[in-house]
Amino acid sequence: MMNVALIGNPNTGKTSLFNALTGFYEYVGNWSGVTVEKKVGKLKDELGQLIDLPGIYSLNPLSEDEAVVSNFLLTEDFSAVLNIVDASQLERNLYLTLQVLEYGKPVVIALNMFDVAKGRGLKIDTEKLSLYMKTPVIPVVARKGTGIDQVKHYLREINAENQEALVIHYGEILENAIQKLIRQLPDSRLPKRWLALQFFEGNKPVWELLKKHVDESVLQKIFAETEKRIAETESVSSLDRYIRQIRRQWICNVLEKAISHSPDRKVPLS
Ligand code: GDP
Ligand code: MG
Ligand code: K
Repeated sequence: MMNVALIGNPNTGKTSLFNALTGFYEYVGNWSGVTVEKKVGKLKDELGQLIDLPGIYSLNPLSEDEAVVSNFLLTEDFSAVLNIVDASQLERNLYLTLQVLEYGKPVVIALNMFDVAKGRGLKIDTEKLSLYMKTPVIPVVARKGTGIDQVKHYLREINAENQEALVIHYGEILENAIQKLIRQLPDSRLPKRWLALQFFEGNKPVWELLKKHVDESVLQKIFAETEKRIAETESVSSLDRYIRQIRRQWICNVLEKAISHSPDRKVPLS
């Protein structure tokens, strides 16, 4: 039986998709230690469980809600991620998608609000998106139930063994620092490159975890040295900003290839 985590930005149709995929709430409660609602439902067709996580823009937690998702990825046993994305706000939404793809669990992307995107004159080549993201991308209108069968189809096809994390190159300085940190990390089921990237992004739950295995002064030294070198060579004041910049460039490149506008309508992507 699969445990699928539903992850996406706020107001992307998460509840609509959750309801379309599950018959009923098996469990409704709170995530431990916080007042954030936890909902678990049984996926139809005996596929397993769907876990509804709070809507967030980034894994790097600023709020209680965002920390829930990072803590989930660090501590819970799950088989796959169903990433819901607002097709009419791809540039913004794909930021979280990248962070999830870097984790390396199987991901199915539900491109929701496809009707809205179409209405705005956006032509989205989902096959191209799928090619760059290296994972299935399915047009969905959750409110109407369009695309739900295909989402279920791809969830059924998930093969945990064949999943590789998406690797974006972050430039020599950061790549060397990632390798340096990885060498300090003990083996566990958690993906080391993802841990390192989240560490350099300043993800607090990740810092807390790493502090249990690596001396805090060592962590702080690696972080400070890397940030200093990036500031010197890249004219970006923080590592967090630097990482954001690289991811945004990657997203823009992909969207340039996968999206076109109807000739009569010019609407910004985000
Ligand atoms: P959540 O905040 O992410 O849980 O999103 P909801 O499921 O509550 O949906 C937010 C709003 O978007 C609601 O009014 C839904 O009816 C609407 N909605 C959800 N999916 C779609 C869709 O695919 N197309 C359109 N046009 N509206 C949708
Ligand atoms: Mg909701
Ligand atoms: K919610």
